[in-house]
Amino acid sequence: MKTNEFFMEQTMRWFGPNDPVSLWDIRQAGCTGVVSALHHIAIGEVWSIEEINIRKAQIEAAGLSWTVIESLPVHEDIKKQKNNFLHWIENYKQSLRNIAACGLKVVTYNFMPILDWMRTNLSFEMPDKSLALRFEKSAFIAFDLFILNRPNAADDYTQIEIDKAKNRFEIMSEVEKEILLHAVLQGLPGSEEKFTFSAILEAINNYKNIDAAKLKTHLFFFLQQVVPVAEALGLKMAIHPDDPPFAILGLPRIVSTEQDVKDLIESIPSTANGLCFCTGSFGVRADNDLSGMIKRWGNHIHFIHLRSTKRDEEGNFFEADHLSGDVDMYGVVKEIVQVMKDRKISIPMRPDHGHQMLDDLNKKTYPGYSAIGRLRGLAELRGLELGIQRSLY
Ligand code: DNO
Repeated sequence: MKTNEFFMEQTMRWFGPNDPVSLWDIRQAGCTGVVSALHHIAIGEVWSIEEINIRKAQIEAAGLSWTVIESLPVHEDIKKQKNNFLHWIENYKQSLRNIAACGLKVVTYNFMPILDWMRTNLSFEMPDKSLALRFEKSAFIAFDLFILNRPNAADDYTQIEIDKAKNRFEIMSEVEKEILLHAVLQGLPGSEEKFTFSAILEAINNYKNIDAAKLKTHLFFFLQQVVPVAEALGLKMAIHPDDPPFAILGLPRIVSTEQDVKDLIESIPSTANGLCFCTGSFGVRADNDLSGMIKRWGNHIHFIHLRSTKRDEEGNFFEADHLSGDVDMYGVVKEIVQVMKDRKISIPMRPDHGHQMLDDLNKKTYPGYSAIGRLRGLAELRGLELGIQRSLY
Protein backbone atom coordinates (compact mmCIF):
# COMPACT_ATOMS: atom_id res chain seq x y z
CA MET A 1 0.00 0.00 0.00
CA LYS A 2 1.30 3.44 -0.91
CA THR A 3 1.30 6.32 1.57
CA ASN A 4 1.15 10.01 0.84
CA GLU A 5 4.75 11.18 0.65
CA PHE A 6 4.02 14.34 2.63
CA PHE A 7 4.17 13.62 6.35
CA MET A 8 4.27 16.26 9.07
CA GLU A 9 7.85 17.17 9.87
CA GLN A 10 8.39 16.11 13.49
CA THR A 11 10.05 18.70 15.67
CA MET A 12 10.38 19.69 19.30
CA ARG A 13 10.99 23.02 20.92
CA TRP A 14 14.49 23.57 22.25
CA PHE A 15 15.09 26.61 24.44
CA GLY A 16 18.82 26.70 23.67
CA PRO A 17 21.97 25.56 25.46
CA ASN A 18 20.42 26.10 28.93
CA ASP A 19 17.51 23.79 28.18
CA PRO A 20 17.71 20.70 30.44
CA VAL A 21 16.35 18.72 27.50
CA SER A 22 19.23 18.18 25.09
CA LEU A 23 19.32 18.12 21.32
CA TRP A 24 20.19 14.44 21.50
CA ASP A 25 17.10 13.80 23.62
CA ILE A 26 15.10 15.47 20.86
CA ARG A 27 16.79 13.43 18.19
CA GLN A 28 16.19 10.21 20.13
CA ALA A 29 12.51 11.13 20.29
CA GLY A 30 12.52 10.70 16.51
CA CYS A 31 12.56 14.35 15.51
CA THR A 32 14.34 15.67 12.46
CA GLY A 33 13.84 19.32 13.27
CA VAL A 34 14.07 21.76 16.14
CA VAL A 35 12.05 24.84 16.96
CA SER A 36 14.13 27.44 18.71
CA ALA A 37 14.68 31.14 19.36
CA LEU A 38 17.46 33.46 20.49
CA HIS A 39 15.97 34.12 23.92
CA HIS A 40 19.09 35.98 25.05
CA ILE A 41 18.55 38.81 22.56
CA ALA A 42 16.41 41.60 24.01
CA ILE A 43 12.97 41.90 22.43
CA GLY A 44 13.13 44.33 19.52
CA GLU A 45 16.89 44.10 18.92
CA VAL A 46 18.07 42.77 15.58
CA TRP A 47 19.02 39.10 15.40
CA SER A 48 22.43 39.19 13.74
CA ILE A 49 23.52 36.68 11.12
CA GLU A 50 26.34 35.67 13.42
CA GLU A 51 24.04 34.86 16.37
CA ILE A 52 21.60 32.98 14.15
CA ASN A 53 24.43 30.93 12.67
CA ILE A 54 25.79 30.01 16.09
CA ARG A 55 22.42 28.53 17.09
CA LYS A 56 22.02 26.87 13.71
CA ALA A 57 25.43 25.20 13.98
CA GLN A 58 24.62 23.89 17.50
CA ILE A 59 21.43 22.31 16.20
CA GLU A 60 23.04 20.87 13.08
CA ALA A 61 25.88 19.34 15.13
CA ALA A 62 23.26 16.98 16.60
CA GLY A 63 22.09 16.00 13.11
CA LEU A 64 18.94 18.13 13.33
CA SER A 65 17.76 21.13 11.38
CA TRP A 66 16.42 24.43 12.72
CA THR A 67 13.04 24.17 11.07
CA VAL A 68 11.05 26.96 12.71
CA ILE A 69 11.79 30.08 14.71
CA GLU A 70 9.56 30.32 17.75
CA SER A 71 9.39 33.15 18.43
CA LEU A 72 10.69 36.31 16.87
CA PRO A 73 8.89 38.44 19.47
CA VAL A 74 7.10 41.67 18.63
CA HIS A 75 8.10 44.67 20.76
CA GLU A 76 5.34 46.00 23.04
CA ASP A 77 5.66 49.46 21.44
CA ILE A 78 4.56 47.96 18.11
CA LYS A 79 1.46 46.48 19.74
CA LYS A 80 0.64 49.84 21.32
CA GLN A 81 1.95 52.01 18.44
CA LYS A 82 3.85 54.09 20.95
CA ASN A 83 7.32 55.58 21.26
CA ASN A 84 9.81 54.20 18.79
CA PHE A 85 7.53 51.59 17.24
CA LEU A 86 8.58 52.36 13.67
CA HIS A 87 12.19 51.78 14.65
CA TRP A 88 11.26 48.38 16.15
CA ILE A 89 9.43 47.48 12.94
CA GLU A 90 12.56 48.33 10.92
CA ASN A 91 14.56 46.10 13.28
CA TYR A 92 12.03 43.32 12.79
CA LYS A 93 12.47 43.55 9.02
CA GLN A 94 16.23 43.40 9.42
CA SER A 95 15.93 40.30 11.59
CA LEU A 96 13.79 38.74 8.86
CA ARG A 97 16.46 39.51 6.26
CA ASN A 98 19.13 37.94 8.46
CA ILE A 99 16.98 34.91 9.19
CA ALA A 100 16.40 34.36 5.47
CA ALA A 101 20.11 34.84 4.75
CA CYS A 102 20.79 31.92 7.11
CA GLY A 103 18.37 29.70 5.19
CA LEU A 104 15.51 29.55 7.70
CA LYS A 105 11.95 29.53 6.41
CA VAL A 106 9.24 29.88 9.09
CA VAL A 107 8.93 32.59 11.73
CA THR A 108 6.43 32.24 14.57
CA TYR A 109 5.31 35.25 16.60
CA ASN A 110 2.34 36.38 18.61
CA PHE A 111 0.50 39.63 19.23
CA MET A 112 -0.74 39.04 22.79
CA PRO A 113 -0.37 42.17 24.90
CA ILE A 114 2.26 41.87 27.66
CA LEU A 115 1.73 38.23 28.51
CA ASP A 116 2.02 35.07 26.50
CA TRP A 117 0.20 31.94 27.66
CA MET A 118 -1.50 31.94 31.04
CA ARG A 119 -2.31 29.17 33.54
CA THR A 120 -3.18 29.11 37.23
CA ASN A 121 -1.42 25.85 38.11
CA LEU A 122 1.70 24.43 36.47
CA SER A 123 1.62 21.15 38.44
CA PHE A 124 -1.97 19.97 38.42
CA GLU A 125 -2.03 16.34 39.45
CA MET A 126 -3.74 13.96 37.06
CA PRO A 127 -5.30 10.67 38.24
CA ASP A 128 -2.14 8.83 37.10
CA LYS A 129 0.02 11.24 39.19
CA SER A 130 1.59 12.93 36.21
CA LEU A 131 1.43 16.74 36.32
CA ALA A 132 -0.42 18.96 33.85
CA LEU A 133 -0.92 22.69 33.25
CA ARG A 134 -4.34 24.00 34.25
CA PHE A 135 -6.37 27.21 34.02
CA GLU A 136 -9.00 27.66 36.71
CA LYS A 137 -11.23 30.61 35.97
CA SER A 138 -12.34 31.52 39.52
CA ALA A 139 -8.79 31.29 40.82
CA PHE A 140 -7.60 33.58 38.05
CA ILE A 141 -10.36 36.12 38.71
CA ALA A 142 -9.53 35.93 42.44
CA PHE A 143 -5.92 36.72 41.58
CA ASP A 144 -6.99 39.71 39.50
CA LEU A 145 -9.49 41.09 42.06
CA PHE A 146 -7.96 40.26 45.43
CA ILE A 147 -4.22 39.72 44.92
CA LEU A 148 -3.22 41.95 42.04
CA ASN A 149 -5.98 44.44 42.97
CA ARG A 150 -6.11 45.74 39.40
CA PRO A 151 -8.01 49.05 39.32
CA ASN A 152 -11.57 48.65 37.98
CA ALA A 153 -11.03 44.93 37.40
CA ALA A 154 -14.56 44.21 38.69
CA ASP A 155 -15.96 45.96 35.58
CA ASP A 156 -14.66 43.08 33.46
CA TYR A 157 -16.63 40.36 35.27
CA THR A 158 -20.26 39.47 35.94
CA GLN A 159 -21.58 39.49 39.50
CA ILE A 160 -21.77 35.69 39.41
CA GLU A 161 -18.11 35.46 38.41
CA ILE A 162 -17.13 37.87 41.18
CA ASP A 163 -19.07 35.92 43.81
CA LYS A 164 -17.50 32.65 42.71
CA ALA A 165 -14.04 34.20 42.81
CA LYS A 166 -14.74 35.55 46.31
CA ASN A 167 -15.78 32.12 47.55
CA ARG A 168 -12.79 30.54 45.88
CA PHE A 169 -10.42 33.05 47.46
CA GLU A 170 -11.88 32.52 50.93
CA ILE A 171 -11.12 28.82 50.90
CA MET A 172 -7.74 29.16 49.16
CA SER A 173 -4.89 27.85 51.34
CA GLU A 174 -1.56 29.65 51.55
CA VAL A 175 -0.01 26.84 49.51
CA GLU A 176 -2.63 27.27 46.80
CA LYS A 177 -1.96 31.00 46.72
CA GLU A 178 1.73 30.29 46.26
CA ILE A 179 0.99 27.89 43.40
CA LEU A 180 -1.26 30.49 41.79
CA LEU A 181 1.28 33.28 42.09
CA HIS A 182 4.04 31.09 40.78
CA ALA A 183 1.95 30.19 37.72
CA VAL A 184 0.63 33.65 36.93
CA LEU A 185 3.85 35.58 37.42
CA GLN A 186 5.86 33.19 35.31
CA GLY A 187 7.83 35.16 32.77
CA LEU A 188 7.72 34.78 29.03
CA PRO A 189 8.61 31.32 27.66
CA GLY A 190 12.35 30.75 27.68
CA SER A 191 12.99 33.65 30.02
CA GLU A 192 14.25 33.35 33.59
CA GLU A 193 12.67 36.70 34.50
CA LYS A 194 9.43 36.72 36.46
CA PHE A 195 6.78 39.43 36.30
CA THR A 196 6.19 41.66 39.32
CA PHE A 197 2.82 43.14 40.38
CA SER A 198 3.93 46.69 39.76
CA ALA A 199 5.33 45.89 36.32
CA ILE A 200 2.13 44.08 35.29
CA LEU A 201 -0.12 46.88 36.59
CA GLU A 202 1.89 49.54 34.85
CA ALA A 203 1.98 47.58 31.60
CA ILE A 204 -1.79 47.01 31.78
CA ASN A 205 -2.38 50.70 32.41
CA ASN A 206 -0.53 51.49 29.18
CA TYR A 207 -3.19 49.54 27.28
CA LYS A 208 -6.13 51.40 28.77
CA ASN A 209 -7.10 53.10 25.49
CA ILE A 210 -6.47 50.08 23.32
CA ASP A 211 -9.43 47.81 22.76
CA ALA A 212 -9.58 44.74 20.52
CA ALA A 213 -10.56 46.75 17.40
CA LYS A 214 -7.64 49.11 17.88
CA LEU A 215 -5.17 46.34 18.63
CA LYS A 216 -6.25 44.68 15.38
CA THR A 217 -5.44 47.83 13.42
CA HIS A 218 -1.99 47.80 15.05
CA LEU A 219 -1.48 44.17 14.09
CA PHE A 220 -2.58 44.84 10.52
CA PHE A 221 -0.28 47.85 10.25
CA PHE A 222 2.61 45.70 11.46
CA LEU A 223 1.71 42.99 8.92
CA GLN A 224 1.45 45.50 6.08
CA GLN A 225 5.03 46.45 6.87
CA VAL A 226 6.60 43.04 7.42
CA VAL A 227 4.65 40.59 5.24
CA PRO A 228 5.89 42.04 1.91
CA VAL A 229 9.44 41.78 3.23
CA ALA A 230 8.89 38.19 4.35
CA GLU A 231 7.26 37.33 1.03
CA ALA A 232 10.15 38.74 -0.99
CA LEU A 233 12.58 36.74 1.15
CA GLY A 234 10.63 33.48 0.79
CA LEU A 235 9.79 33.44 4.51
CA LYS A 236 6.48 32.43 6.05
CA MET A 237 5.13 34.32 9.05
CA ALA A 238 3.09 32.18 11.46
CA ILE A 239 1.09 33.92 14.17
CA HIS A 240 0.38 31.95 17.32
CA PRO A 241 -3.20 32.26 18.62
CA ASP A 242 -4.10 33.64 22.02
CA ASP A 243 -3.68 31.20 24.86
CA PRO A 244 -6.21 31.07 26.43
CA PRO A 245 -8.35 32.38 23.56
CA PHE A 246 -10.18 35.13 25.44
CA ALA A 247 -9.39 38.47 27.07
CA ILE A 248 -7.50 38.30 30.38
CA LEU A 249 -6.75 41.06 32.91
CA GLY A 250 -8.82 43.42 30.77
CA LEU A 251 -6.30 43.11 27.94
CA PRO A 252 -7.62 42.64 24.41
CA ARG A 253 -6.90 39.36 22.62
CA ILE A 254 -7.37 39.29 18.87
CA VAL A 255 -6.37 35.87 17.53
CA SER A 256 -8.88 33.64 19.26
CA THR A 257 -11.58 32.72 16.73
CA GLU A 258 -12.03 31.85 13.07
CA GLN A 259 -13.35 35.37 12.44
CA ASP A 260 -10.06 36.70 13.84
CA VAL A 261 -8.16 34.43 11.47
CA LYS A 262 -10.24 35.65 8.55
CA ASP A 263 -9.67 39.31 9.47
CA LEU A 264 -5.96 38.69 9.88
CA ILE A 265 -5.51 36.99 6.54
CA GLU A 266 -7.73 39.42 4.67
CA SER A 267 -5.75 42.35 6.11
CA ILE A 268 -2.94 41.43 3.78
CA PRO A 269 -3.68 38.50 1.51
CA SER A 270 -0.42 36.66 1.02
CA THR A 271 0.57 33.13 1.91
CA ALA A 272 3.51 34.69 3.77
CA ASN A 273 0.85 35.98 6.17
CA GLY A 274 0.09 32.74 7.95
CA LEU A 275 -0.69 30.80 11.07
CA CYS A 276 0.91 28.64 13.66
CA PHE A 277 -2.15 26.44 14.08
CA CYS A 278 -2.21 25.60 17.79
CA THR A 279 -5.00 23.13 18.53
CA GLY A 280 -4.46 23.55 22.27
CA SER A 281 -5.12 27.28 22.13
CA PHE A 282 -7.96 27.41 19.60
CA GLY A 283 -9.38 24.19 21.08
CA VAL A 284 -10.27 25.76 24.42
CA ARG A 285 -13.25 27.41 22.73
CA ALA A 286 -16.10 25.05 21.93
CA ASP A 287 -17.12 27.40 19.06
CA ASN A 288 -13.86 26.85 17.17
CA ASP A 289 -14.32 24.10 14.57
CA LEU A 290 -10.69 23.00 14.35
CA SER A 291 -10.96 20.62 11.38
CA GLY A 292 -13.05 23.15 9.46
CA MET A 293 -10.54 25.90 10.21
CA ILE A 294 -7.71 23.74 8.87
CA LYS A 295 -9.71 22.98 5.74
CA ARG A 296 -10.59 26.64 5.12
CA TRP A 297 -7.25 28.24 6.04
CA GLY A 298 -4.90 25.39 5.19
CA ASN A 299 -2.97 27.42 2.61
CA HIS A 300 -1.88 29.75 5.40
CA ILE A 301 -0.85 27.11 7.95
CA HIS A 302 2.95 26.98 8.16
CA PHE A 303 3.47 25.38 11.54
CA ILE A 304 1.33 23.19 13.78
CA HIS A 305 1.18 22.75 17.55
CA LEU A 306 -0.69 19.58 18.45
CA ARG A 307 -2.13 19.51 21.95
CA SER A 308 -5.51 18.87 23.51
CA THR A 309 -7.30 20.51 26.42
CA LYS A 310 -10.28 19.39 28.46
CA ARG A 311 -12.69 22.14 29.43
CA ASP A 312 -15.67 22.22 31.78
CA GLU A 313 -18.80 24.36 31.86
CA GLU A 314 -17.20 26.76 34.38
CA GLY A 315 -14.57 27.87 31.85
CA ASN A 316 -11.73 25.90 33.47
CA PHE A 317 -9.49 23.67 31.41
CA PHE A 318 -6.46 21.45 31.82
CA GLU A 319 -4.03 20.06 29.29
CA ALA A 320 -5.13 16.52 28.55
CA ASP A 321 -3.12 13.71 26.95
CA HIS A 322 -2.54 14.50 23.29
CA LEU A 323 -5.10 12.02 22.00
CA SER A 324 -7.80 12.65 24.60
CA GLY A 325 -9.54 15.82 25.77
CA ASP A 326 -11.80 17.98 23.62
CA VAL A 327 -9.68 18.14 20.48
CA ASP A 328 -10.68 15.59 17.86
CA MET A 329 -7.06 14.79 17.07
CA TYR A 330 -7.99 12.20 14.48
CA GLY A 331 -10.09 14.73 12.57
CA VAL A 332 -7.39 17.39 12.90
CA VAL A 333 -4.55 15.19 11.64
CA LYS A 334 -6.71 13.87 8.82
CA GLU A 335 -7.36 17.42 7.65
CA ILE A 336 -3.66 18.31 7.92
CA VAL A 337 -2.73 15.26 5.84
CA GLN A 338 -5.15 16.47 3.17
CA VAL A 339 -3.72 20.01 3.22
CA MET A 340 -0.17 18.66 2.85
CA LYS A 341 -1.24 16.49 -0.05
CA ASP A 342 -2.95 19.39 -1.81
CA ARG A 343 -0.03 21.75 -1.22
CA LYS A 344 2.57 19.05 -1.90
CA ILE A 345 4.59 19.96 1.18
CA SER A 346 5.38 18.68 4.65
CA ILE A 347 4.31 21.07 7.39
CA PRO A 348 6.41 21.18 10.56
CA MET A 349 4.62 20.03 13.70
CA ARG A 350 5.56 19.83 17.31
CA PRO A 351 3.82 17.97 20.11
CA ASP A 352 2.90 20.97 22.19
CA HIS A 353 3.57 20.57 25.90
CA GLY A 354 3.28 17.23 27.67
CA HIS A 355 2.66 15.99 31.17
CA GLN A 356 5.53 15.90 33.61
CA MET A 357 5.86 12.18 34.27
CA LEU A 358 8.22 9.31 35.12
CA ASP A 359 11.80 10.48 35.77
CA ASP A 360 10.90 14.03 34.79
CA LEU A 361 8.88 14.38 38.00
CA ASN A 362 12.23 14.83 39.75
CA LYS A 363 13.68 17.29 37.25
CA LYS A 364 13.32 21.00 36.76
CA THR A 365 12.30 21.75 33.20
CA TYR A 366 10.40 24.58 31.51
CA PRO A 367 6.71 24.16 32.42
CA GLY A 368 5.05 22.03 29.75
CA TYR A 369 8.37 21.21 28.11
CA SER A 370 9.71 18.16 29.95
CA ALA A 371 11.09 15.47 27.64
CA ILE A 372 9.11 12.34 28.43
CA GLY A 373 5.61 13.80 28.27
CA ARG A 374 6.36 15.35 24.91
CA LEU A 375 7.96 12.11 23.73
CA ARG A 376 4.76 10.27 24.66
CA GLY A 377 2.67 12.86 22.80
CA LEU A 378 4.88 12.75 19.75
CA ALA A 379 4.92 8.96 19.63
CA GLU A 380 1.13 8.83 19.77
CA LEU A 381 0.74 11.52 17.12
CA ARG A 382 3.26 9.85 14.84
CA GLY A 383 1.32 6.60 15.04
CA LEU A 384 -1.95 8.39 14.45
CA GLU A 385 -0.61 10.06 11.33
CA LEU A 386 0.83 6.86 9.92
CA GLY A 387 -2.52 5.12 10.44
CA ILE A 388 -4.35 7.92 8.68
CA GLN A 389 -1.88 8.09 5.80
CA ARG A 390 -2.07 4.31 5.31
CA SER A 391 -5.82 4.23 5.33
CA LEU A 392 -6.16 7.11 2.89
CA TYR A 393 -3.40 6.42 0.37
C1 DNO B 1 3.58 28.05 24.86
C2 DNO B 1 3.80 28.45 23.47
C3 DNO B 1 3.73 29.95 23.27
C4 DNO B 1 4.25 30.34 21.91
C5 DNO B 1 4.24 31.80 21.61
C6 DNO B 1 4.56 32.05 20.15
O1 DNO B 1 3.92 27.00 25.25
O2 DNO B 1 2.97 27.80 22.61
O3 DNO B 1 4.51 30.55 24.24
O4 DNO B 1 5.56 29.93 21.78
O5 DNO B 1 3.02 32.38 21.91
O6 DNO B 1 4.87 33.38 19.94
